[in-house]
Amino acid sequence: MIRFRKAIPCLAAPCLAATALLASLATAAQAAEWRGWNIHKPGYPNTVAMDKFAELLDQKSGGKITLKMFHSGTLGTQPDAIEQVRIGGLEIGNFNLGPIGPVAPEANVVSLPFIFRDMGHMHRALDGEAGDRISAGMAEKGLVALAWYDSGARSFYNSKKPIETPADVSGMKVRVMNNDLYSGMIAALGGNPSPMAFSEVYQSLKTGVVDGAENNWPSYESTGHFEVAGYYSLSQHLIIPECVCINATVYDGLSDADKALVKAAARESATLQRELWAKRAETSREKVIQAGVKFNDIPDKAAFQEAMQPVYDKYLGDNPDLKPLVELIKGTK
Ligand code: BDP
Repeated sequence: MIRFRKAIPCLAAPCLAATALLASLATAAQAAEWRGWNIHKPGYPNTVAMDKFAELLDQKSGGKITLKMFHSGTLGTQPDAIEQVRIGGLEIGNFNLGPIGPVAPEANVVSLPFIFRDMGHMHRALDGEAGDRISAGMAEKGLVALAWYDSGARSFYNSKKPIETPADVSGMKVRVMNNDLYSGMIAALGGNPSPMAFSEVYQSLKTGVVDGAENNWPSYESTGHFEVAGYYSLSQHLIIPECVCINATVYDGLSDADKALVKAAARESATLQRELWAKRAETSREKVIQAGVKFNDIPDKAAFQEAMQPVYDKYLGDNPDLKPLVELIKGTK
């Protein structure tokens, strides 16, 4: 028979000190050191806001949760980083919902061209039931959305000519983010879609590998794309939100109090991001126009919207169960 020794009470000073040391080591081992991915450069609204998120996490958790941010896409392309956060190679990412779409069909709903009428409509949809369904779809795929960031409206730009009607896109080679919906969108306008990593677009525009691309004012400006593609046409065909996302297993492993703290920090950073975004959208627009960009409005977008029917048909054909979500968003006032 095995006999256990009785536990000896720890009363002597050296023993107490050792116990305290062990306890502090255990806390250090529990202290989470997260790594975060962001594609944007220093000074960009998302970069500033993600740094704020890191600062708030540290502050609110009393140093128990720290986040080291890696900006400028130094940890790889966005599709790769999304995969890393899903499988736990990284804990945190600021992702555009565009490249999340191929992973989570619910999230892809925001990539249907013209689904949102304007930024206000997008905010109301995301803050309501539609946002809950999108989050649930993402969580099932390993990504918990802690907060939503703004990313404005994406419009076409190119090195050839102003785009006024769908016929102007016809025959153009246009870079898109990795998502079949965007390739379908360009094909529906008669153009040639070219899915490509964000970091490769400048050189591709410069050397003529592609004629154009599409993005919001701040990204058009911060990447220098305006220097090599000087026509910006206000199609505003996509209003895609972004998330501060965390690996689902890491999030599920937190106590309720820590979950609340992490969400609060992310939401506070989102308030800052949205303020900075609104300002940056203005200053970026002014900067590129001053630099000589030829900008045209497209007041009547009906022809572009009608041309998108095949994109909706394909999405709903592949995901018939998501029709109510599309209708929920369209019906959101
Ligand atoms: C920017 C998004 C970024 C995308 C980029 C792109 O903020 O996440 O990677 O567009 O076009 O607006 O790839």
